Amino acid sequence: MSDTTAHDEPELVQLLTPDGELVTHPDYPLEVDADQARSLYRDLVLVRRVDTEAVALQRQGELGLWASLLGQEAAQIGSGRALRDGDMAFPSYREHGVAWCRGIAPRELLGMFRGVTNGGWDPDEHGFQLYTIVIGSQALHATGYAMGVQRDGALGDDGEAVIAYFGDGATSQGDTNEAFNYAAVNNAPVVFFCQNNQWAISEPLDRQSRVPIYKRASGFGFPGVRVDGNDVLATLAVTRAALQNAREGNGPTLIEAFTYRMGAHTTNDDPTRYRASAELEEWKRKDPILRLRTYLEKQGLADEAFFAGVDEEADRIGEQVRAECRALPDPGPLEIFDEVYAEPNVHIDRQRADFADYLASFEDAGAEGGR
Ligand SMILES: Cc1ncc(C[n+]2csc(CCOP(=O)(O)OP(=O)(O)O)c2C)c(N)n1
Ligand SMILES: [Mg+2]
Repeated sequence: MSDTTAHDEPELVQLLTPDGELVTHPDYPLEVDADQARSLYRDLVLVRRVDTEAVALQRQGELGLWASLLGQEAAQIGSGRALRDGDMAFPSYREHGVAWCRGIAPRELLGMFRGVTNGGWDPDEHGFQLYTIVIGSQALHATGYAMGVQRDGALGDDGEAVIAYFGDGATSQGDTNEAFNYAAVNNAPVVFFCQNNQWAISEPLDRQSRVPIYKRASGFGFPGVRVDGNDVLATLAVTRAALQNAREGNGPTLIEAFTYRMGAHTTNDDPTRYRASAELEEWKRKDPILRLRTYLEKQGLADEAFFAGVDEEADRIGEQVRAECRALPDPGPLEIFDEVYAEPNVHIDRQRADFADYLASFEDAGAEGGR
């Protein structure tokens, strides 16, 4: 390891140890009853299954690409469950667990990765914006949206808060740093949720920061906190507190969820080319699902029938995801032109007409290619 401290685990807020032991933290008290703990477990298992199916669907040629969330389930379910209905989330491209919490059906996520839709859901209906591939840009969008919330006078105990999701690599982007500064000086009601999964494609964390990511917030003048991102309870408690702080008008917080990308960057990537398998083995022992299961078992909060029931539900959802993916309708070849501008546009109209002529030329030639 280099002399950087970015890899250390100081001041990591944890409420559930990797051995499934509940611990307390003075700043983040959390009451979780048996029903809530079981339903968090269910969510973790189901989103992992959706993710596993999506990887398989890509391998079978049904999806063009997939960005797996494997290992990051707790960071996403914990933070996603902390959101209230009126809150707005700005995701990157890996937030399938947060999407799940926002009521987005898995098939809606698959459409973009299958290349049959440019979006897939109504952001206002779900309080969940469209996926963003341009690294870090959504931190700015979230900050602007949060300033709108502020100007609408929608703050207060029952007010609205905004959350922006991005990765460790995104913290090196100008957009993200501009968002931090803008949010700080405007005291915007936004939570910056960085899933530090240790890798930005093949670039390790020590290429992004010489200090722990959460500490960067102090330079911008707002609090930063590092949470165990594989601990769903701690992530829930820390995110809930930061969102509440934001909605009450106390400005932004940077949360660094310390976690690990257990899979490849995307299905186009082969991580065995750049990282040691021992690292993965180490993180498997900190698996977010395993530790919650251990806790439920040790405390006698769930029995074998419960775990078997969740697995059966996962099987059903897996089957449904596969069937729904294959049934997604292909768009017509001219539909792409309809999605560029909200209003009619003369240049787009001309391009659409040219392309329609081009397609028709195959028919004229008696060929089938234009269909
Ligand atoms: C502005 C921009 N630059 C580069 C890329 C290519 N790119 C896609 S993902 C990625 C790494 C992002 O890493 P991180 O922020 O840690 O998120 P993770 O994929 O680990 O969730 C890069 C550089 C991009 N999409 N956008
Ligand atoms: Mg990363």
